[in-house]
Order: sequence, then C-alpha cells, then structure tokens
Amino acid sequence: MLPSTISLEDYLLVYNFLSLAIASMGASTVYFFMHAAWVAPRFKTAMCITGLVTLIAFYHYFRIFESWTAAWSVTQLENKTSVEATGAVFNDAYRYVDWLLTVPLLLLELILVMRMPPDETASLGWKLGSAAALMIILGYPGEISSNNSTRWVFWALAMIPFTYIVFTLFVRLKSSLDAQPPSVRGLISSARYVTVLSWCVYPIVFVLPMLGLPKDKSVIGIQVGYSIADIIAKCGVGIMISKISMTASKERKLGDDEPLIN
Ligand SMILES: *C/C=C(C)/C=C/C=C(C)/C=C/C1=C(C)CCCC1(C)C
Repeated sequence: MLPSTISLEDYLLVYNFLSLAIASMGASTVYFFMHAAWVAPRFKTAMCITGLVTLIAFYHYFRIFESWTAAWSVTQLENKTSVEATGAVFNDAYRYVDWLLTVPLLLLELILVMRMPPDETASLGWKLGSAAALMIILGYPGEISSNNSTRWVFWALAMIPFTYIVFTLFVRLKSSLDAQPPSVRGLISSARYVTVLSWCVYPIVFVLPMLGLPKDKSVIGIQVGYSIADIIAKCGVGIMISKISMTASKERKLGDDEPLIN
C-alpha cells in the first residue's frame, strides 16, 4: 500500500531509476543477442538466455513504470507542487513475476559458463532453479503485506532457499574455477562475487520498512534498491558472461565445439 502523499523529489527519484532500468535492460538485450552470434557454439545458449533475462525485465520495467505513474497524480500550480496517491494500485506483482522467470534463467546462464558435464549441469540447474522459485514465492506474501510480523515470517522463510542458492553457487563456481582456461578464471571469479553481492541487496532492501523507516521513504528505498540491484545482477553480470564467452571462444577457432580442457 502506498502512502497518501510523497515529495516530488522522491516521486522523481523512483521515476528516473525505473526509466534508467528500462534503458539498461533494452540496450543490454540488443548487446547480448548480438554476442550470441559471435561466440563459439558452446556459449550460444548462455548468451541467448542472458538476452532473454534482460528482455523479460525490459518488458516488466515498462509495466512497473506505467503502474508507478498511474498511482500518483502530480500537480504543479505556481510554486506549489503536490504528489498525491490516485488510488490506483501500484502492482508489485510485476517485479515478482519478473523474478520468478529471470532468477532461474540467471542461475542457468552462470551454470552454463561453468561448463560442467551435461548431467551435472541439468541436475544443478533444476536444484537451484526450484530453490529460486520457492524463494520468490515465499517472499511475495511478505512484500505485499504492511504488517511487520508477516513480513519477517516470509523474509525468514525465503532466506532458507536463498542461503542454499548463494552458498551452492559460491562453492560450485569456486570448484569449477580450476577446470577453466586461465584466461577466464579471473572473470568467472568476479562474476561470482558480483552475483553473490548483488543478490544480498534484495533481502536487505526488503527489510527497510521493518527497520522503522517511515512509509513514504521505505516505498522509495524499495523501488530504487531493487532497480539498482536488478541492473547489476542482470546487465552487469550479463556483460561479464559475454566477456567470459568471448574470451574463451578465442582460445580455439570459432565453431570448434571441443572441450577446451580434457
Ligand atoms: C534479476 C533479479 C534478481 C537477481 C532477483 C533476486 C531476488 C532475490 C535474491 C530475492 C530475495 C528475497 C529474500 C532472500 C528474502 C525476502 C524476499 C526476497 C524475495 C526479496
């Protein structure tokens, strides 16, 4: 639920961050799909998935932006500006449906660049993907509640699959490092840190209203916080994945689908 009024600065801060997210997701989508054509065949799936993630987010940010502008009526009369709630619902579900689709795909793109044996890729993909879906589904009832105890309960429940995913990703990406060509080891290691750190932003942003932040400020903090984290986790990590794929593709001539390390 939105407060009945917010300041013009706060309204514009969210407006501009949502707008930045639309631009970042749109531009990244073009960049990733073009790179899918330039990398060696074994990386094409990872690059296509990276592009799908930002394409799905591009659409949802458009809808979130629309929902934000519909939720407020901004009037500027001489030197008096006011931003009042119109009563239209600001739909949090766009964000959660977006995550439900993009988080399992993001995990898959990371697993794919690790280049584990196919059966291990599939089993890890299913395990992490289902844990991610569970995490988002458990977070949603908390997100739409303005009752702090309800929020804490669902936060704590969602933290269980979250901890499992972050821990598994951190350990598995680390153990895959030794099997990677030296030219991409540093990049994979950075992608691992950027992913884990950006993911940790979400459960922190979620608790803003529970830490006694006034309602108008927590609405702003949540929208700006999630938008920044999404840009880093989707566009930033995607750029690292394209860099890894391009670098590793150059290790052998393009089109060669042999394993780089036997
Ligand atoms: C592109 C979107 C990404 C990477 C979204 C990631 C979302 C999370 C890691 C969300 C985690 C949450 C918790 C760990 C507890 C509270 C509820 C959530 C869903 C915000």
